[in-house]
Amino acid sequence: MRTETPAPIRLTDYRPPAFLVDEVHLDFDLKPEATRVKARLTLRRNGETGAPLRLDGERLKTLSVAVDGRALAAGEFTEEAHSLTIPGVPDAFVLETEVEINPAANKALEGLYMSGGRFCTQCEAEGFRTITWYPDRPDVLARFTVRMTADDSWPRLLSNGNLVETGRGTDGRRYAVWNDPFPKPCYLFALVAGELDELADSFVTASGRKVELKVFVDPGMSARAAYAMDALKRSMRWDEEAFGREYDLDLFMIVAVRDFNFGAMENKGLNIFNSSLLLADPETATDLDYERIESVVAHEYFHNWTGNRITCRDWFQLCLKEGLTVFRDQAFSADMRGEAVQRIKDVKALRARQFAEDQGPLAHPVRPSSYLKIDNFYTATIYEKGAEVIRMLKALIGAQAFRKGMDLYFERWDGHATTVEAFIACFAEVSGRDLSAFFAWYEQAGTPRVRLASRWTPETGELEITLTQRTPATPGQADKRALPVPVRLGLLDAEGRTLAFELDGEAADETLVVLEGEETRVTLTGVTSRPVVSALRGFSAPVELSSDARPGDRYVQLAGDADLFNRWEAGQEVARDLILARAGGAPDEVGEERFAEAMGRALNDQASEPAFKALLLALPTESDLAVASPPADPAAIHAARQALRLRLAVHLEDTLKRLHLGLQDGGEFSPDAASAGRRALRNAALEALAARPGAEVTALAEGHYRAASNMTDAMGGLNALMLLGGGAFTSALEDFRARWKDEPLVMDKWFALQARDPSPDALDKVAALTAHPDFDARVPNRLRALVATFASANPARFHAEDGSGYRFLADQILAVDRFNPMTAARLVEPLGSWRRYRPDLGARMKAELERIAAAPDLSRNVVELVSRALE
Ligand code: 0A1
Ligand code: ZN
Repeated sequence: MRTETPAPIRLTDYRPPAFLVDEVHLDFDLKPEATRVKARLTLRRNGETGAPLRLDGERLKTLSVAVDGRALAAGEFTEEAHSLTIPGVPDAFVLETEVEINPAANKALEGLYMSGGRFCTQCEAEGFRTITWYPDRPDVLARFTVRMTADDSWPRLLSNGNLVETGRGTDGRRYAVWNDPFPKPCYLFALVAGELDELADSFVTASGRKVELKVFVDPGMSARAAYAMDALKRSMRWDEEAFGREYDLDLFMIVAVRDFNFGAMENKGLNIFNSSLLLADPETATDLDYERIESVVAHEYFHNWTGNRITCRDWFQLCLKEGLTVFRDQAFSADMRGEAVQRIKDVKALRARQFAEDQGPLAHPVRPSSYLKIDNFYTATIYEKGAEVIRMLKALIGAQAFRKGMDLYFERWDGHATTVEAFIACFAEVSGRDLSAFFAWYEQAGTPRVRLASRWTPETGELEITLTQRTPATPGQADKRALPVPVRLGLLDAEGRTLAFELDGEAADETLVVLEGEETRVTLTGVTSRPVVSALRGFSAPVELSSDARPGDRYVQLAGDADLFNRWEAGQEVARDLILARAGGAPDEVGEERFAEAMGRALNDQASEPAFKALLLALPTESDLAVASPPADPAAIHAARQALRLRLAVHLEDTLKRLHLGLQDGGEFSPDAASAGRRALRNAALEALAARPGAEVTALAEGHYRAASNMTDAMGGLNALMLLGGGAFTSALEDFRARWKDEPLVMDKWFALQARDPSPDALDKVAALTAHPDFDARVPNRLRALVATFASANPARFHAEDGSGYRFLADQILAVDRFNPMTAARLVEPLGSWRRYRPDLGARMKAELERIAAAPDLSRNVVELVSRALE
């Protein structure tokens, strides 16, 4: 490999900061190509005397440095590529620096950059150091005052906290001064300047304070911010009710920007959002967009307490804010949209992303112990598994103790930067439990494999359940400990009805068994008929469960499990086994018919909601199936899944057509969960019918597309036409583009749909689309829509036998790494899993990783991921 692997940063190397900052005054003279930043820091020594002051900085043109008002000569400080060191400073002093930066040239979208002609910032994790010299670490909390000056092209001047003053300077340019009274780490600093429309509203907190709410968007777009505003108000109320947390400033602002590497950012009082997660109206946004907007608005808002008021001591503690905040946004979404459906969606995402991560070269614990580039650690493990760990904690100690522990955490750590240990200690304290074994969930990577065996004795009515566990080795962690695993379980009789039992003399319908150590055994009594065990209800732990259930048991669960998660899970497992059997050359035709029968009954069940049925009808994705069958053969999986889809289309034709016709929505569009659920089922029925091409279904899909009065249905129609292929699809695509060519967010959907097209010439088309006038790799949304969607959601074509899909992705990574390392690095994952594929494919994937590794001048971001994938 040409690029030397840089030395990692380790958790054990943590040392408290040598200097603290009490006050920061920033003065921005905003010009796209040459912004001047003056910084005045009030610093104070923290510990050991005599240490020099060392500040972080990158790509800064230093103009001056002064200590206590005295300008330093060149020899009095040392400037290196990433640091500025000043020896012999007093114990308390004021440092003034002035630098020049070039936001217009910043295509990495980190620090201060331009998006759509506006200035905006992204400082998490280490972007602040590209704005000014500073101790850029989360445990330095300071009060910020920000002044900015700009020409009239940038009329709105926004930063964190409260607006103190606005006006025009002697030169006639506008200025604004903002002050944030809450000490914060610099990663929460934000600045936005430009022409923006605002949608304004207000919220009265539980204690009666009025908070101004403002959402800023591109001129003319404020109507599209209405749903985000509504979601914000519901989030604010929910956090008061569920966690007793009130908002603290008098103003809360959100800004939407088009160019953004991630989803959104929780800057204090001034959240910045990727516009794809903020703007919505029925014509341009799908129900999935609405759902994600609701959850991300909540997520960023909830960070105000979990992340901002209480922040992380160092970046190893990232899950302290992210896992906890995902846990909170998932609970919010469950309250808004229904618990079971939300849980199924969350678990699907967890398995698709986090379980896959655990099986690959990048497997890492929820709290990692080393990294090269922290940007690479905004992972499903930190976020989603981090949330699962908290969910288990709540299950183990109970809802009441959990809430008490949270209260204690907020009380004890408000205004501080802290650790995961300190967080868990709060729950140990209030519950009186020893949580030291539980802590291993944070330190150990990998998905535990849990096995359940049961033995029922008809004569005594006893059911003995034995749970065992084993966690496979992950890179760098060969030996695994046993973890406490909460397993919620209940019993069903042969008809799928709940079967009551007794545990320790108490009657119960359901219980929580905690698997501790390698093996745990419990005996349920009073079990009067042969039971079907419904285990890991609600997916009570992030593990892979296998059991000695008989083949028919899953059908019993699919028909009637009182736990809807397990009812859905049973269907998925049957489908998975059938597809993998066929992919392995041993199709079970009888089983497939039986499954189609059972699916038909479930779809006709009047008692269950449409949203649930839509989830039931969706077969496991090709990626899920690949994870479940290493070494995976994507072509065989694709063909076998198609075969099962075809069988369902034939067998369920009448039911599917009836659903499609019956769920037609005549009235006003509403984004609420029940209406979205009906649309989801109707579109799922159409997709299922599209498994059997023919003139009739093509006409149905065309009619669906043309009659659509909202984007969910338009995309549903287009998706079915894409699966059917042919001229109808081509003309619908044309029609769609003609209609939406001036709407970037909608055009992202147009690109993404074509990237998912499984037809044989898809890669040629995708490659041709990179030269389309509407394609721009510098816009992360567009790049992800085309390239990331192709690599992650079109396995049949990405894994083309000749390696052309891999080559295409590697070329894109190399090109994007030149200007946006963070986004380039996020494209590496689909190649990184090469060990899980058929050896000949794996070898081709590996060869592309090696080609990337050999390229000159790679970013640290890409070096870290590629070299770990090749280790
Ligand atoms: N903290 C944000 C996610 C985020 C992380 C890094 C970013 O840029 C490098 C941007 C956003 C969240 O959890 O929403
Ligand atoms: Zn977050």
